[in-house]
Amino acid sequence: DLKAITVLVPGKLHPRSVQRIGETFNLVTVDAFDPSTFADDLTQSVRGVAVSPALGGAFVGPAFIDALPKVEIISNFGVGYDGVDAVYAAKKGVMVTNTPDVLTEEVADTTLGLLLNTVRELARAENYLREGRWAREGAYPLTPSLRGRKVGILGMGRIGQAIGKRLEAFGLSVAYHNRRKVDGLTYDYFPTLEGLAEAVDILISVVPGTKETEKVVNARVLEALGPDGIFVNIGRGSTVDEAALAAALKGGIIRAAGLDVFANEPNVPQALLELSNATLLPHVGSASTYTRDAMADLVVDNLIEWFSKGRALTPVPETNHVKA
Ligand code: 8YV
Repeated sequence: DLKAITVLVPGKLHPRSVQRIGETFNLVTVDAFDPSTFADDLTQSVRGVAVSPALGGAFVGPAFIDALPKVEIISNFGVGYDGVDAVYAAKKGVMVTNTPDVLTEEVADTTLGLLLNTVRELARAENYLREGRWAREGAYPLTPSLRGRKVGILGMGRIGQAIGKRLEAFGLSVAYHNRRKVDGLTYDYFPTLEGLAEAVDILISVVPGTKETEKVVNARVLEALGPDGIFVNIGRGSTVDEAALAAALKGGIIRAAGLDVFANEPNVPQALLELSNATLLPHVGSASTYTRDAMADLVVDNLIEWFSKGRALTPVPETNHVKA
């Protein structure tokens, strides 16, 4: 009987997830992430957690997991699960799931939109029209182009590959850097990020935020990208040295950047806000009604699958196991 199972939702979560969890399980919502504020009978009864750390702010780490001795599964809203300590959860035998696949095409679509907008300055051109400058001052200044460009993708997972397909359709040459070469891909593989940046003039980062990827896009990489270089980030802000990026944009080390993600969201560094060659979006990569509904459903479907069949639909690699 799923109704007897307590599922905790700490902080904000997509309303569709909350509603379906409430219909299916014994839903308990709490505002705070601080486990020391949970009542004893709650901590003893929670068997599942559904969470969107990006919305709630806090980290589902050891203290959180240890405070819930009966927890079996943490269902994360989002393909990136840097807000959950999946390694610690695995050590404790706790399943962690994320929401891959259902957002792949949307995020790839958004990436191409952000890239085009960064290169062809569409938002700035529209502002120029709205400010009456077209009529007063004449044509909008000429912009850089995608034509003849080589694009490097950092992170050739599901989303990276969906971006690659779109770039091919745009007639652009694609290369990539990834932890390892991906079987079945014909794109040039570069074993180092600097080598990739040297070889291309557009770099798109799609890597998750981990210890290994922290600030990998640094001053040296941006220098290698060069003065016509375009940098686009749709992955995680933590992968970029934001101070080095702002300096590179300001100093003409690279030409422009399009950023959907930042190291300390929702705070965007003032140095980036001041730059007209930075296109800045408020983390909207997957943020359509259609795709967020699919993500919200997958969060709940993972819980239902776990508690009714003893397996998860989309476990993260760290915790790929079945119910004891
Ligand atoms: C999420 C994302 O919607 O999936 C991810 O990793 O970054 C977004 O698609 C976000 O984490 C939740 O607000």
